[in-house]
Amino acid sequence: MRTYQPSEIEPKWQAVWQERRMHRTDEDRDKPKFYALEQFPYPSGEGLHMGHVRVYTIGDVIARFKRMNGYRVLHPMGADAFGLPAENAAIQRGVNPREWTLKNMKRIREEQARLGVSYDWERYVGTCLPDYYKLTQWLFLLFYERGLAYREKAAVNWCPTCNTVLANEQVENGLCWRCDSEVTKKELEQWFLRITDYADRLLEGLDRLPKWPDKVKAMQRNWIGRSEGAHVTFTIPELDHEKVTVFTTRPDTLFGVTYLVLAPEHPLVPQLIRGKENESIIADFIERMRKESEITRTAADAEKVGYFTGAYAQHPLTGEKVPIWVANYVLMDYGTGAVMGVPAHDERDFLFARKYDLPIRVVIRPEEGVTDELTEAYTGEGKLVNSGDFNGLNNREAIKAIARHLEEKGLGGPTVNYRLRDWLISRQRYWGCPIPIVYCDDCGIVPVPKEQLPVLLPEDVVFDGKRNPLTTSETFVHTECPRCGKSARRETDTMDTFIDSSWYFFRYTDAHNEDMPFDPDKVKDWLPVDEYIGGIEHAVLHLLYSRFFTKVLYDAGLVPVDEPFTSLLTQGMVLKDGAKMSKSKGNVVSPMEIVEKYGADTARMFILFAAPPERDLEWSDAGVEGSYRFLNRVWRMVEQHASLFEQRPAPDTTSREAQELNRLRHRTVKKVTEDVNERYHFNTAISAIMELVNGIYAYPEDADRGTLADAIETVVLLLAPFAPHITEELWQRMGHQDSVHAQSWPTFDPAALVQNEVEIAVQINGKVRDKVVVPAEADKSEVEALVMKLDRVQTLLEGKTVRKVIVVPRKLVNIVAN
Ligand code: ANZ
Ligand code: ZN
Repeated sequence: MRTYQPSEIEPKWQAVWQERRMHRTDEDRDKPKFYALEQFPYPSGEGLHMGHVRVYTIGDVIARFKRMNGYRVLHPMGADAFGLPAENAAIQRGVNPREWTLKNMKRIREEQARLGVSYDWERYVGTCLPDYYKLTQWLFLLFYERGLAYREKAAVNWCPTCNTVLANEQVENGLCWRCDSEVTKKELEQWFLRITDYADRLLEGLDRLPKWPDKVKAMQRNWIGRSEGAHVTFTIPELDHEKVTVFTTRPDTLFGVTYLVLAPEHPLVPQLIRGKENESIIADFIERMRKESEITRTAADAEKVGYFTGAYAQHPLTGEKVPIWVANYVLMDYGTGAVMGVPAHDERDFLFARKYDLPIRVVIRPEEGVTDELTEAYTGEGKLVNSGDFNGLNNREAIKAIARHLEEKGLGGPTVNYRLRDWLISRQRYWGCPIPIVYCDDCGIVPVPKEQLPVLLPEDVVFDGKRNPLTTSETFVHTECPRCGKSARRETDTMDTFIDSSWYFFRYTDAHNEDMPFDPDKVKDWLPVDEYIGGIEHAVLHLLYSRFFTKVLYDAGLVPVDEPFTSLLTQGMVLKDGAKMSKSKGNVVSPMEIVEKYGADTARMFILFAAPPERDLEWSDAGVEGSYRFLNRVWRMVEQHASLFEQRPAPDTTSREAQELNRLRHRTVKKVTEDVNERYHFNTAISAIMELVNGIYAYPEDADRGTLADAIETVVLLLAPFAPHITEELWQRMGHQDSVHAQSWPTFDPAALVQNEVEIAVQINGKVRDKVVVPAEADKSEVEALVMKLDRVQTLLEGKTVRKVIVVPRKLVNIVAN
């Protein structure tokens, strides 16, 4: 008998699969399609970690399962290969980012292959390769043509460590998402994508994604932050009746306004303070605020600081004089950058008014309670008071009534505000996709014509960590204007790498197209992605950006869907000793070491068995050993009975044992099929297979061999998506020429599931005294009659009176007697 040696059979089968091009995408259009996608990795220098192994394994089980169920499956892989670490490696080690990245890409690809994942490598996509980024540039130009890419000077998030700007989505609690440095603000001319044009559609689309986790949808909704309210226009008499508009969600409180607050950066502030007492103090304050991030400024515990500008506005409805202040808690890039202060009904305004001794005027009163002497803001519902013609109205109605009234009078009106900002995509770094734009003194901003793409990354650059390396390349910066031919200057910003990953899932459908990002017909054939597997950390980054890209391409008529991912599976973390595996915690288990020691099949089995996909998974050496033992058990099971498959006997299920094993086999097929399909409960599916294996080991030597052979074969087929190598080897051992992965998924016969007989326990006064086999469908009285006739029962009951007989169908009978 041969022993199980994964280190031999796994590389062997991987080579065979590769040679037979087994995982090439099936193009048979008679079959239903299934697009299974795992987020592609960033090719860091460390190779794969367990989190990767988990994602790929989950995706691979789904892909293999679907293939065996008659689908043509697209299951591709690539590398998200632009980005800062490559450039930092270049600075630290003096290696070229390209070489560093290509080397890592190769390594990651080898490790992925070593896991036995069934990718169609012929569709491999690397975002840093010129044939790919040429088309990223093509798409940028499409956005530009459609008015969705624009350049603007703005106060942007700046990471002083990474030496580059960040999108809002890349600032987490005021810190850089990559390096955790405190983010500051900087004024720069930058490129933006107009994602805010799509805010409503990005919200609406979420309602059509029932197979996305609620948590991710909630995060996106919150990020988009739609807020209904009103604009209210105040005038400033001393500035020649200049207008200042505020955004409020509470127009019902308009009569309670006792001051206005502008963001320090508000463009009217310099005019308002000119020649006033506080001019120089406020000027300093503005400078300080410009550099401080929003998070620091608006943190709940941050002290509210403000100054009176010395100027007044006029209330739109009462005509009253309202002092104008500037304060840190009002942000320039939310709403209009100006707020009406209603201290009686807004907590922040209340604190501010208390601190600076501004009047507090109640305009909403609940049915009872709350006098005019407030100790905190009253933010609840109620009736309007001190509000002119609106007195007595319920405040819910007043919100609408006052907004409408303002609109009629041309003083504002209902509006919707979003938290979402346009996507800042400029990065002052080398290792990214160059923005295909040229600046000409005569022609201004000139897009590079599509025929001239790609704008290649130059080689003659200096990496000193002090400036954008692209600015050091003479050959790159100096160019000709594509329009007039005069000498011109190339844009040196590169694109945020999240652009590269916003369209890669389309590229896989047509990975070698040189002229276009993809052929729309091919996208039409494969999209949407039926199952997308990846981490929740991308909830408001990649997953939002990809939806945005898809909607733009939909509007351009290039793709037939406006939502790219029908179903989203966010896998849990891999923990060790209760903490996330990470280098800094020193608790990392190296996937390749596990693969070397136990084989990829064991690693896959353990990961799938230890927890359902969405849950966190606790690494356990004992668990890995357990999976390894199980595979050995399966191996021995086939080895022991290998001769059965030389001349396969026809099954005969007349005996009770054969009937039982047959029933167990059908039940297992049903259970595994249901668990894997849609629900992805791989752990319980594997448990069911284990039970079938136990049933096979317990099967008597002299019972029917044909039934046994069927059961063994079923184990191998059911296990194939989970442990692809061992099953392939055993399948061959069972005498087959073709691949186990090309077989149809086993089916079950509902009739065979019906249990004809069951064994039940017989208790007397709660103690088990005997066991008996009864017809499964027997009713309570029939079971009772059978039990009472048993010799052992009759002996034990001698001289006693039966008081009660309790029958639990299919389980037990308890006789109460004394
Ligand atoms: C007056 C008022 C009275 C307000 C009241 C609230 C309660 P959301 O829901 O987040 O959209 N606000 C508007 N623009 C701001 C800015 N740039 N910086 C800081 N705060 C700003 O919040 C909208 C509310 O936040 C607005 O409604 C405004 O305060 C404030 F009893 O206006 B409210
Ligand atoms: Zn020109």
